[in-house]
Amino acid sequence: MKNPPFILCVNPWIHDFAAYDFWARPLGLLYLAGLLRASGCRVGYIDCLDRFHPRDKHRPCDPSFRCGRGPYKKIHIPKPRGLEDVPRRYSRYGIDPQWFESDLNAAGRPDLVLMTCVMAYWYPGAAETAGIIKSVYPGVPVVLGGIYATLYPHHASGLINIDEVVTGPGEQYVFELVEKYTGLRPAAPCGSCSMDTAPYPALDLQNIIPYVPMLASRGCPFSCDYCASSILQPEIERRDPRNVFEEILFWHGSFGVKDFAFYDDALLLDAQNHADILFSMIRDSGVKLRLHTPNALHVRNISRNTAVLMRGAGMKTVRLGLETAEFKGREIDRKIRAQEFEQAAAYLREAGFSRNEVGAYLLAGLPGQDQASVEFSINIVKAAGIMPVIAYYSPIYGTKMWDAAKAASRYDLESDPVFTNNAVMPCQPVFSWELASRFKKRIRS
Ligand code: B12
Repeated sequence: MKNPPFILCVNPWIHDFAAYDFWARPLGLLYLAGLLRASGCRVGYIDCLDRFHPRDKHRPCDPSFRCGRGPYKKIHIPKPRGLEDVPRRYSRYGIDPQWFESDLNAAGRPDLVLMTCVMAYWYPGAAETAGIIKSVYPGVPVVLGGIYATLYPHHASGLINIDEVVTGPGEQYVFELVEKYTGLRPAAPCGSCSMDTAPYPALDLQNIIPYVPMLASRGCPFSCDYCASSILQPEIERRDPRNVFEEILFWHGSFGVKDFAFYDDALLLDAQNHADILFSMIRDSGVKLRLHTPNALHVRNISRNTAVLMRGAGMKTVRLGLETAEFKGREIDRKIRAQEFEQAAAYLREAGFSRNEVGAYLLAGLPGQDQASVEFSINIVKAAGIMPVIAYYSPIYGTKMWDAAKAASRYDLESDPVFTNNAVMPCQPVFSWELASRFKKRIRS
């Protein structure tokens, strides 16, 4: 393309009570950046959450320390209206605003800015980011997409400084967007790209690649009451395991990346024909990698063979989606039964995984849930030789549990997504440090 349009992709700040880089990258936005770059656009990227910013004197010198994870820089800011009762500090996580402004100036005036926002209750950070973009580049259109925009399009449309809100996967619409705002239509690199033909996400636009977020599939066949996966990605799509393996080799070979975090909602679905093949290819290649599944695996899909292959491929962090161990009581999660959990735990132990490597997420703070039920789940998980990991419930508009969450919450959840932040335990009668520390004690005891 002659004079290709300049598209600037921005990952905004997080405003929250707590945030930590647990292998968190804006993968969707970086996929779109890769696609636009391959279609001839000039693409820039600014990550307001960059932990390796060149101006940060405290940036980690070894990106693979803690397998790539680490704390964000932060500064305390006032709490959002309505959350003043929460006895926790609220912060802006990410780079200094002056660094952001000078990065924007250094990038040059873009024709279009694409911004994402992953968690719905992080929108105040996205709003602040958009404000700075508009102050540096008045008149440049800022388009917001991603998970918050998809789940709460009406709310997002009300944000000043956002010119357009896009819902759902952006691959199809992104070319139209560029044409709409720049007058130039980029040529898609692969017609309607599938996961196997799409260009890799443009992770190399980052200052450093401490780890790579991977997707071997999209979507999930289960429709758990608390989860938005089927709203965000109604269709299930799977990549050829050879293609996933090639991408892993690409990042490892070209950038020396050792840590790979899978973002799949259902990585082990039909494992024999997918994940097992990928794991055996990695194992047989002899490449030394550390694999992580922070988004949890379905317990039912862990066979003896899969556990052995996971170990052989270099799986380091295994997280299981147990959610609740009250298998007969609350039927919120259709994935699992007690026996299957114990069986999977046994396979993982036999394969050589230690207690510290395998954790099971237990949801706490569900509407109507009492603390005894969480403690019961903690005991079951510990008895199986696995580490319980408490995950506080974040209510999501459009999910089956939304009405129950609204009824149980001390906040008006409909009025503002900040109230859905799991850090405030929105469906508990009060925020309680005591409750959190009780669970921690029970886990440690
Ligand atoms: C990977 C993941 C994580 C990762 C980190 C993700 C990150 N980048 O920060 C980890 C494991 C750390 C994580 C943690 C949590 N997560 Co999570 N996570 C996901 C997951 C599985 C995938 C997100 C993803 O990257 N998808 C893949 C990419 C390719 O898709 P995408 O981002 O949607 O991008 C596409 C479109 O949105 C669009 N798009 C994106 N940006 C833009 C921009 C423009 C301009 C356009 C046009 C389009 C566009 O195009 C993209 C390509 O198709 C989602 C579920 C899901 N299926 O989406 C849950 C999800 C986002 N998580 C969720 C939750 C609740 C959590 C936790 C709170 C869980 C807990 N209780 O502890 C924690 C909170 C973490 C924290 N406070 O830091 C909720 C969100 C709830 C909410 N209220 O917003 C989700 C939706 C799961 C659910 N329960 O339904 N999570």
